[in-house]
Amino acid sequence: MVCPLRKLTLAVFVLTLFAGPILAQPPAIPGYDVAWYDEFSGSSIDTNKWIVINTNQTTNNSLQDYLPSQVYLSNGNLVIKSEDIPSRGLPYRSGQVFSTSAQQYGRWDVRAKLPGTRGMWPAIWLLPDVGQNPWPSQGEIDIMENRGDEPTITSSAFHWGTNPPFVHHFVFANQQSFRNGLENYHDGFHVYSAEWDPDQIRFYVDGVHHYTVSQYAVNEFFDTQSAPMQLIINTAIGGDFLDNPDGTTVWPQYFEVDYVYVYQKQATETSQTIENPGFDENNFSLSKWTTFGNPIANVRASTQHVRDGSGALKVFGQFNSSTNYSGLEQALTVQPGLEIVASCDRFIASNDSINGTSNRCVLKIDYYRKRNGIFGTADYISSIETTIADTNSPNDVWDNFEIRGNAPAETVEARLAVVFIQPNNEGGAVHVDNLDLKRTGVSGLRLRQFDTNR
Ligand SMILES: [Ca+2]
Ligand SMILES: [Ca+2]
Repeated sequence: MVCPLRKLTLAVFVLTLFAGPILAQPPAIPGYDVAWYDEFSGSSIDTNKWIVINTNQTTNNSLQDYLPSQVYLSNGNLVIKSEDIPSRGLPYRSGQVFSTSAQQYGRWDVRAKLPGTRGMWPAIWLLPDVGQNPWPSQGEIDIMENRGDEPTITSSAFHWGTNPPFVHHFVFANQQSFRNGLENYHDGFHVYSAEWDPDQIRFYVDGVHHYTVSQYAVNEFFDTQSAPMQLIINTAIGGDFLDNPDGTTVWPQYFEVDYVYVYQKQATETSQTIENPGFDENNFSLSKWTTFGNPIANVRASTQHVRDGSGALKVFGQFNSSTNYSGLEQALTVQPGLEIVASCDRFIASNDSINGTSNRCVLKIDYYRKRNGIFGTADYISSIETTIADTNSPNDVWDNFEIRGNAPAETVEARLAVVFIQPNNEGGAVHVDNLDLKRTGVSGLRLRQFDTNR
């Protein structure tokens, strides 16, 4: 890396003038403490935090030589530059960094703008010491991967198995998002996150939770075999994951990383309140919500029909020729016996009304005996729900809906959900605003006692 002295002096001068206001730091996240972070605002890579890789040994049949000269800081970003200049027996040059520290469990947030065009394979991932315990015997967490010719799709994955004997399993999920058209992850900065608990890994893009890998999916692997992992950021070029570069590939390409925030979980979990209830954060977004059944961005933040603020939820079916369930959810920590109230406003537009007779949308409260539990497993207790839209619902008016009930025995979490159920590929969309989930703070038992005292 080259950093001329005159530029360095200028950078220090500018920082002295503006150091206080412009230096950001990780936001507080309920239940977590900051473990370490890097804003990449210096003039050279902080080698206390990062190892810049220098190797022409490749994996997955990729085609790049990882050279330290391809990795540098610029304008507050870590930059990985990929070029079609042969080096040490390989046709391309690119870069890779490892965090010096390894951590088991916690949260990782990486804000980045991805490289584009065919052959680019940017990745943000976590890997244990595979020198001590050969891959994949202690797992691998892929926070974000992307193919350069698929700008609107990112994926998250978990790999596990044994070695020796070599046995490799993996699970993964693609995600897309829709705001003003399908989000293009090559065009701007987005935040890619993972939360890793002892029995579960949750993946996020721009604060929207899109995928969970639980103990159930990985044969209880988390309990027995995973280990502290280092954070890795790199752009591989070509290989088994995607097509190799060709004449359409544009060179050079840049993977820019604005920040890395790493958090550790606090020993005691704090109770939360519903966040972004009206979908108005960041102008309009699903930030803080967990989406499900969303393969064609059919669960989206929208400005089409808004009750209050700047945004609302729009949800419709997946059109996959079988009964499908799409929607979103968010959880509150509760205790058994507490009264829980869920409510929302709902709108159906006449130009996209509930066609046919089978589509239905419900407002639900799901009760769990385990935090972040998986629906339909032993984690799940029961639900209450009310229909907020079907073929009989009026068009072009906002209606309000509410359900209430007492949390059953063993409940530790109540989850508010909106679910669009599409059995027969029939059209129509539902708009929802002002979702809310409240603990009234008074159990049924206490209410009766209060009445007696009066
Ligand atoms: Ca930065
Ligand atoms: Ca709103």
